[in-house]
Amino acid sequence: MSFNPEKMDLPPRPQLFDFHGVSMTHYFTDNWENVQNFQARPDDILIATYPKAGTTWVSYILDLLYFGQMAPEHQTSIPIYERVPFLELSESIGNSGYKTCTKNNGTELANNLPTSPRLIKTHLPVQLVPKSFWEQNCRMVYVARNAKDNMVSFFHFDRMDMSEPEPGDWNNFFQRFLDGKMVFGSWYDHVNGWWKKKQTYSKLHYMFYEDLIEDTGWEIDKLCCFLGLSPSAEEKKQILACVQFDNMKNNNMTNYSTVPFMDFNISPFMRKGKVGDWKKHFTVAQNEEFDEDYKKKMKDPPLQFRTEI
Ligand code: PPS
Repeated sequence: MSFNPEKMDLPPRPQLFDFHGVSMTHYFTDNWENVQNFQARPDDILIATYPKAGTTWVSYILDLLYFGQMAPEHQTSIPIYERVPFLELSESIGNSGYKTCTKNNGTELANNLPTSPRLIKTHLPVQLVPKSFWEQNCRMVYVARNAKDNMVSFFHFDRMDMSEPEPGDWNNFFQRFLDGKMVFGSWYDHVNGWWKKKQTYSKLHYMFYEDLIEDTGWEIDKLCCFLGLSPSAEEKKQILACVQFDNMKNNNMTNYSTVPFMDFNISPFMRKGKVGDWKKHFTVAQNEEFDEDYKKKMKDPPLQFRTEI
């Protein structure tokens, strides 16, 4: 599907506002009552991330682990964002796949998922996760990415996704990121909040984008251990091939090319998939300012990120 703004009745870019102490846009709060009252099931698996940390990658890995052997149509006709619904999203983002509900917001899609377990995506900071996920003792997979690359990826995403707030120029975006004025709030609060939760909630698997890049197979092994899965060597080999960056970029079910409000002429969803791309964006002065500010905000020694590998 190609992007053609003249043929589309695009609403203006949304504004950020404060929502329970977190910056949000209406796309993630309009359906809030249903989000908060969402009834999780004990075998639901919640995939939680700060935006642009590797959500789609891990979603696809989990989808293949659980449903890779299902009828081929599952893999060839249902985009990943419908197989793994985005819980708090209040509107439909595509127009193919499961046609089981009329509105296609995140909670309806999740409620109508025919799969078991249900894989559900969220970008919510830990304190806003609906309480039934905790009550049902659901398993959760959190993916974190180093702040510098996360910021760069978020910048390019906000340029191409017309449902995101206007990104402004890079310098302006850089400052906003440091100030936590991003959709889903501050990166610092997000990664720290989920890390803290991991200390008391044993069903949370915390992983890093950089580790996935370095050794995808090993990270899949750890995920399988957490989930109690034991794929055959052949299955694992197939999964590893499918989730390579280039294969996901060329796969219309994982590259978001079916989403009408993303302008791939500005930037593709599957953009670079690298650790260290920030070096092409940060000026020397910005890097110094970032590092100084980072030291003040990140005081938890065990939570260490790698900005290069
Ligand atoms: S979203 O919109 O929040 O769901 O985006 P998310 O999927 O979290 O993050 C998108 C970034 O992840 C990169 N990506 C990958 N990198 C390496 N290998 C694989 N297979 C892969 N799949 C997705 C994607 O390219 C985005 O990062 P950038 O740095 O922009 O390329």
